[in-house]
Parts: sequence; structure tokens; C-alpha cells
Amino acid sequence: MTITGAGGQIGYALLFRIAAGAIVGPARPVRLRLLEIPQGLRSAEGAALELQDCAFPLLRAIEVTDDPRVAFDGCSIALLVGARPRGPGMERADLLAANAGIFGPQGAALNDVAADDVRVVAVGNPANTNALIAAASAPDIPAERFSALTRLDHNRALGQLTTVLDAGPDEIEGVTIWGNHSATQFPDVSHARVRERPVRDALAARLGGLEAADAWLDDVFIPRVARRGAEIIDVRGSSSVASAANAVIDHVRDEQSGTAWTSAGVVSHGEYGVPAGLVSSFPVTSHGDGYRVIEGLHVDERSRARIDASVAELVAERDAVRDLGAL
Ligand code: NAX
Repeated sequence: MTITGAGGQIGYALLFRIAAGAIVGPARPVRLRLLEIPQGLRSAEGAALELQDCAFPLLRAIEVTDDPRVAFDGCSIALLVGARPRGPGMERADLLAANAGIFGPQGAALNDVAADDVRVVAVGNPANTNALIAAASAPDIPAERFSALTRLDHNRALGQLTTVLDAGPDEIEGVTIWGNHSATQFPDVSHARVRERPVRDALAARLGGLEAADAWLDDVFIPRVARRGAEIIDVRGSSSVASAANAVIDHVRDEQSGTAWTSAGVVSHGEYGVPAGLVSSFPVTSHGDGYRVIEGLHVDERSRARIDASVAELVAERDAVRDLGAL
């Protein structure tokens, strides 16, 4: 397993749980490769020393490198966490260009040296478009093996529902994050059920009617989930770290071991009118062999407009990186 940006904050929250078996379970040994840029190497090396000091029974090897071809050599799971953050005065196009310069070469290195069964998840932002760039740079790896993390948004949506419903997150099924991992995303409960009851009905019962339930969904739930990252920065003074690492683990574990329903950014084949080739968040299922879009759900007019708005942003990002020559 290779983790890029391993010397960063999410890396530090992620490594110890992975080494303890959180992704592959208690029976499979883990070999970690940590990729950093030269400025981040000491931090990753420090984390590697601490990993040794944990004496995790499953952890068989740790290697730290700043060479993507060494980092991805033979890897079966690649967690692309390292990315260029938006600096002061940086325009969106600059951010896309900087990250294309990271995810393009990493995709190419994965293409050349990763194991035949490699699966790749882009965590670093803009995650959807970074996954698209990495996949486009790896023509020999099926595009379906690349995904983008929207599980944190999915988990945030479950967390918000539990503040109103008298239920745990494991009792709520069928929540979907559509579109981009950004403030335009659409957290959708139209198909969600809590203990077999439609979530909207259960919300209505708690909030005093369907009108109140819809008002809460539109005015509280959707904006709060979509802007939760900004809320965390505001309250905590720093971006989401442990919850992001937890979502990475949930995403990869469910992709590998199966789940009935979750959300992930995957390559569109035109499902739900999302242009083919975009990496968009969808309702997905997995039988342990990668995420597949759950098809055939009814999308009403209001949902359609919200999905279209987020997909329009993905199209704009794709067009911008195309103009840069990164696709
Ligand atoms: P940090 O800045 O703490 O760490 C990033 C690390 O990546 C640094 O150590 C840096 O040296 C390294 N890095 C930069 N370029 C690299 C390259 N070319 N190769 C290897 N390593 C490289 O950020 P952190 O808080 O760990 O967040 C990492 C990324 O996750 C950010 O892009 C962030 O925006 C993104 N997030 C994505 C989320 C999602 O749900 N998809 C949620 C959490 C997070 O905001």
C-alpha cells in the first residue's frame, strides 16, 4: 500500500490505523510505502520511526521515498493524499495546474510500476479532477480502478441525520452524495431509509410534518454537509484530519470487502446524465471488487437541478485541465 503526502496531517492520522489492520483486516500483513516531496520527507520518516515503535503485528515493511516510481512499485492500493493546497492569491486555474503537475506524473508512474490489481483513490483536492487526471495518465489501468473520496461527505451526512433522527448511523441506509467534493455537492436523502422507513417520513415525524422536514433538509442539512469542511476550519482552526483519515479507511475497506450502498467518486459511463469520463460522486455498491454505480433510482426535478449544478462544476474543472494540456 502506498500513501502519498504521508508526512502531512491526514497521513499521520491514517498510517497508524492502516498498520493496525483497519483496511485489510487482522489476517493480512501490510507493507507501506510513504511518498513525500523532499520538504516532507523528514516528517514521513518520523512517522515511520513511530510506526516501528508501535510493533504492530501486521506491519511487515515501511519505506519512505520521494520517487513515485519507487513508491508505487508493485503497490495494490494507492492512497493519493498529498496535494498542493491553495495558497494566498492563488487562482482556481493555478490550483488545478499545480495539482495536474502532481497527479499526472503519479498516474503515469502507477501505470508503469503498480501491481496488476492496483486500486487508486484520490483524496487530495480537487479530488474528483485529480482522480480524472491520474486515470487519464494511466492508460493501461482500467479507469474503474480510480476513485475520488466523497466518503467524508457521506459520513458527515449520516452524522447530521443522527442529530434529528433517533437512530445510529448504521441504521440509516441509502444516503447519496452526488457530484463534486466541494460546496456544490448534493447530499441526497430521497432514497434513504432509517430502519426501513423513508428518512423524509421519519424526519417529518420528528420535526412536525413534511414541510418542516423539507425545510430542514434544504436550509440546514444540505448546506451544513456541503460546507462542513469550512465549519471545521472555523471551529478547530485547521482542516478535517481524523475524520478525513477515517473516511479514507471506510472507502477502501468497503471497496475491498463490499458494501450495499455508500457514496464514492467514480468514473461516469453516462449514468444519471453525468457526462461519460467525469469522476463524479454517485450512489455506489461493491461486491468486494470495486465500486459500481447503483442505477435505476428515480431523480426528481429538484434533485436533478442540484446534481446538474455540481456536475457543471466538474465539467468546468475538466475543461480547465484540458486547456492546460493535462488530459
Ligand atoms: P497537509 O498539507 O498536512 O499534507 C499534505 C502533504 O502532502 C504534505 O506533507 C506535502 O509535503 C505532501 N505533498 C505535496 N505534494 C506532494 C507530492 N507531489 N507527492 C507526495 N506528497 C506531496 O494536508 P492534509 O491535511 O494532510 O490534506 C491532504 C489533502 O487532502 C489536501 O489536498 C486536502 O484538501 C485534502 N482533503 C480531502 C478531503 C476529501 O474528502 N476528499 C477531506 C480532507 C482534506 O481536506
